[in-house]
Amino acid sequence: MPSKSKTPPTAKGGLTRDARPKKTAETHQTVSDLKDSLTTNHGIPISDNQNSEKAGDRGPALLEDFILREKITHFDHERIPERIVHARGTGAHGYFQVYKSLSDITKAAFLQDPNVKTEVFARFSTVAGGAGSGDLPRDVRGFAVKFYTTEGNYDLVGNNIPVFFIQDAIKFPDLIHSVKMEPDRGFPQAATAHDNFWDFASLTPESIHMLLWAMSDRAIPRSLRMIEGFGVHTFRLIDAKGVSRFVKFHWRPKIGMASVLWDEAVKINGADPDFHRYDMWEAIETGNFPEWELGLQVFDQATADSLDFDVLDPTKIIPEEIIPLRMVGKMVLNRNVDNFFAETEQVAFLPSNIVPGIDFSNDPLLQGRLFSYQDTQLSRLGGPNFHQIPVNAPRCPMRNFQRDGLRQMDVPKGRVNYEPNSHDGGSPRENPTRGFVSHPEEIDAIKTRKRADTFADHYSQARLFFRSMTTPEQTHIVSAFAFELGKVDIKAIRLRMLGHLKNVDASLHKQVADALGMPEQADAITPAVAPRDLPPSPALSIIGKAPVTLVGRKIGALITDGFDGAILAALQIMAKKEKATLAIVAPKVGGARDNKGTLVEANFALSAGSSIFFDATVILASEEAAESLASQAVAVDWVSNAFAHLKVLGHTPGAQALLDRAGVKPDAGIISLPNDKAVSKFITAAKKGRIWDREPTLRMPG
Ligand code: HDE
Repeated sequence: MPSKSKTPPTAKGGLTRDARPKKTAETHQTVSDLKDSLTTNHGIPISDNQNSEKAGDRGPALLEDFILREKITHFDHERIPERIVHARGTGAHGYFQVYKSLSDITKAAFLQDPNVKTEVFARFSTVAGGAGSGDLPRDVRGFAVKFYTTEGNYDLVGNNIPVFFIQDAIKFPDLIHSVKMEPDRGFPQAATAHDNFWDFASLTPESIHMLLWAMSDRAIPRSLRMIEGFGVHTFRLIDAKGVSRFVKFHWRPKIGMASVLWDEAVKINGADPDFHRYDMWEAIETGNFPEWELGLQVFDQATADSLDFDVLDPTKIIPEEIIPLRMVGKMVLNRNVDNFFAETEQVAFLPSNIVPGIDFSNDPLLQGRLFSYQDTQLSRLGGPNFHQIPVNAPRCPMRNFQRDGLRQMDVPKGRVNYEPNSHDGGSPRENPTRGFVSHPEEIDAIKTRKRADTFADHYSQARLFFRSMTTPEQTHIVSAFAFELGKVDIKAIRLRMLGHLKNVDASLHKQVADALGMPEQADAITPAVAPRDLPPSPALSIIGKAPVTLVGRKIGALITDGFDGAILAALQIMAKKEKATLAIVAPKVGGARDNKGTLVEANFALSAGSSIFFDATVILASEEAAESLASQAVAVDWVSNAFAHLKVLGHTPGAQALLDRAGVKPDAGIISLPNDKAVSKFITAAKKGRIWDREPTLRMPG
């Protein structure tokens, strides 16, 4: 027994033990009922969650403290390997519903009855960056949907771009290695703008069509609610008679597509790396449910044979002008996840998850994917039972004789774990009528590693894409190439890429070469198949088919003390009518008082509510306040960014000093708001989106 000392030992800071407070400073939130108790993972009630068990209050921690050890051990293992690609994503629940039965083309159960809502889980992602990267790099967006159908889970694991970089799965590890951080230096994060990527791309001519898309505005979407989605590969639909037709899947956002400008993307990524994630979350929380229509391009073998490219080649589109879309149903996302890790992180999409009525094609990229996704889950989710995780589990009955394995959560009953069997009448059995049967495609071929000759035309559709863009969109593509190649140190890579661009389109090459300060330079690259001029496809342009709308858009209103309250009230009413959101920004988050002295609280302080977050902007400022804001860089930036990002800008006449300081020049998007009657003029202009005519006055390509 240690001897009791007579004088209490001195604690750090000079306090003796007896002199220290009797009550400790930490918060204890307690209950007395056992059912409300905090417990260990094994159900043992915990008395104190603030202090570990020690030998004396200042002594060493005890090994026997199982409560501490269990808690820390669990924490130490909280992370699982992030996805090797598409690591950063955001997910939501919802439903899918067909408009009318698709029994004429498929027997898939979930596509038969317009009264049935099939539960879905959708996850949207960037590709290259890690899980903690920003939402707005220039990148492809993943668009993956799991349909929990009555005949099993169907996963449509697509992207927001309808083509891909490579034609054969064997190239995927090379592609991804080249785009990810360079291995010696560990950067750049979430960026294609580096030597390795462009080295690989320039040595991979099949990537050129996809590169055009990746350098376009599609790769910097305004919102995940405003992206299109594509199954990319050609699939098959099988009807009840066993007839097979080819199909391409398309998702079309109900509120239209929209993108940000590159300068905006860069700024948003810094100011709010969760911009897309928050936007989706907020829309669902406020009942503005994101919605997409599913469109199908259905065609038979004869049509496939008549096309001037191979429908098995994932670097090609079928222009809508050739095979129009049949809009067959809608997906509505109406519920945010309860827990990000359990659902969005643990969801496992498998392109191999198909249901009777849908089948694969021989696209060699798709064929590789059918292996890869199942395989990756084994290391990500720790074993073969990941289908039991709630977000992955089918909602229909699931019975087989697969047993045991790491993380087995089920307790299968009975003596029989094999089949055929004879002494368990309740065993699940084969189902020749309803069970999945592959399309009996006849194949008589020689084993080979040859790429089909029909895959060899790499430039014609890249040219088609570029020529289908509006002028601003073409300029953005030029600028994106100039930015990305401008970050490439090795000149030989730049020259090789310029050679490919020259094969795509002479003016594209000229503009990029000029913007790089390498006029007329390019390697001579001989195409395997000479590029052809194809008719443009207007359906590929974002600007060309942008809807005139404010639905789902956000208006930012900067208010100052003394602002005209009637204008704000009118704005609030009209924004609501247009199904837009109105965010109020004030110099301080506490808000500002209007001209009648009423305090209006702000959603953001000026420093946190940059105009980059909004689709259209308004300044309601008194003359005095505007004079004072004109000397504040944050306020001047707010206005100059709105102007430079081509936004419609409504303003009270009093705001003029601020506008002048920010270099705002009058044009169709600068709307004076002398009173509340003028608000409708602002709304009409804002519905049209950005002021594209302003752009050439502000920035040169490059
Ligand atoms: Fe993926 N891809 N991919 N991919 N992919 C993954 O699977 C892969 C491809 C796509 O939100 C991984 O679960 C190979 C095309 C999406 O969880 C992995 C090939 C398209 C997602 C994988 C491709 C996609 C992934 C990583 C070439 C558009 C995110 C984690 C043969 C049609 C799904 C995982 C989610 C994820 C492999 C090409 C879309 C490693 C081998 C083409 C949307 O299995």
